[in-house]
Amino acid sequence: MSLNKLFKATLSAAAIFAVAGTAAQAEEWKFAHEESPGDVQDLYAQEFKRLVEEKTNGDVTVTVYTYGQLGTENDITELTTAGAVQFSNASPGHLGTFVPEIQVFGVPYLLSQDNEVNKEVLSGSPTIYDGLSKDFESKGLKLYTMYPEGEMVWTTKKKVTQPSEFDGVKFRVMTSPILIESYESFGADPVALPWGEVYSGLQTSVIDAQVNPIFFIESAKFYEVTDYLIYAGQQQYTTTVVSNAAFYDGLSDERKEMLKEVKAELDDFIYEAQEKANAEALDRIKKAKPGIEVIKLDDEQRAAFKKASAGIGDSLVSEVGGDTEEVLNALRKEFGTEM
Ligand code: 6CS
Repeated sequence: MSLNKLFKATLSAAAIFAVAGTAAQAEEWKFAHEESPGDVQDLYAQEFKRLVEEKTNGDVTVTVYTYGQLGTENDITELTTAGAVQFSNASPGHLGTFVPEIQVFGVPYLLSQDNEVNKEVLSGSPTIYDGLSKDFESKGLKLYTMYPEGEMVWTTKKKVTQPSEFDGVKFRVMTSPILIESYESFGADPVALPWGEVYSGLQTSVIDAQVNPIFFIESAKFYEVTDYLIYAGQQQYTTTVVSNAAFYDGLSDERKEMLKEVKAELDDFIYEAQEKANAEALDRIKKAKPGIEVIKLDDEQRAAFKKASAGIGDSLVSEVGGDTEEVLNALRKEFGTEM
C-alpha cells in the first residue's frame, strides 16, 4: 500500500469513527421553542417527541426546551443554525432580520378569515415548501413545517376602533421590521421587544398595547394589565419549525421518511389543539376578569385598518427584493386574499 493510500485509508477509518461517534450522540435531538409549558408550541413539541420516540423505538430521544431555557426567540434560531439544537420554532414575527422573505406572513390581512384554508396552505403550500424553503436553506436551516396558532388579538388600555385612536399608543410588536411598519401604518407608535419584557412593559406603561393569540394572552397574563381585547382580523399568528440543515441532510432516508409522517400527523393534531386552546383561554380570561371588554371590529372598521396598511406588501417587496413579490402574490392567491 502506498503511503498516500495508507494515509487515505487511515483518514477514512478516522472519518467513520468520527461519524459513528456523532451519530451516536445525535440520537438525542434537542427541540427548543418560544413559549411556556402547555402553550401551543409546547403541545407541538411534546407530541413530536412522543411520535419520534415511538417511531424509532426509542433509538432517538427528543429533549424539549421551553422559552428562556436556552434564551429568547432569536437566540434559539442562532443555536439551530449553529447545530447546537436540531429543531426549533422560529416564528416569522421574530425571524425578519434573519430570513427577511418570511416577513410576508407579517403583511396585514394576508391570511384567510377561514382557518381551514390557512391550515391547508400552511401545511402543504408549494410556495412555502418549494419556494420560501430555499431562503431558509441559504441560512443553514431546513424549513420543516408551518402552522397557525390562532387569530392575533390586540390587548390595549384604551378603546381602539379606528386608526386615529391609535395616536400616541405605544404598541409592542415582535422583532421583525415589517411589524414596525405595519403598526405605524395603523397609526400606533410601535416598539419591538422579546415577549419576556411585555408584561412588565404594560405594567409600567413603557408600552400601552400588544398583539397575540388568545391562548398566549392568557398564559402570559397580558389581560391582567390591559382592559380591551380587540379582534381586528388582521393576522393569524403563524410559526415555522426549522431544523439545522446539515443535520437534516445527514439523516438516513428512513429517518427523513419518519419525519415526514410525523409532520403529516402533527398538521391535524396542532390545528385542533390550537383551536381548543384559544377557545378555552377566552372563557378563562372572561371569568378571571369580567370587566375586560371584548370588541370585534365590524367590516367597516376593519376596512379602515386594511386601507391604512395597504402599502405594506409593496414596501416589503421593495425592501427585501429577490423572490418576495412572487411569493406574496402566490400566497395571496392560495389564501384567497388577492387585493
Ligand atoms: O409575542 C411573542 O413574541 C410570542 N408569541 C407567541 C404566540 N409565541 C412565541 C412568541 O415569541
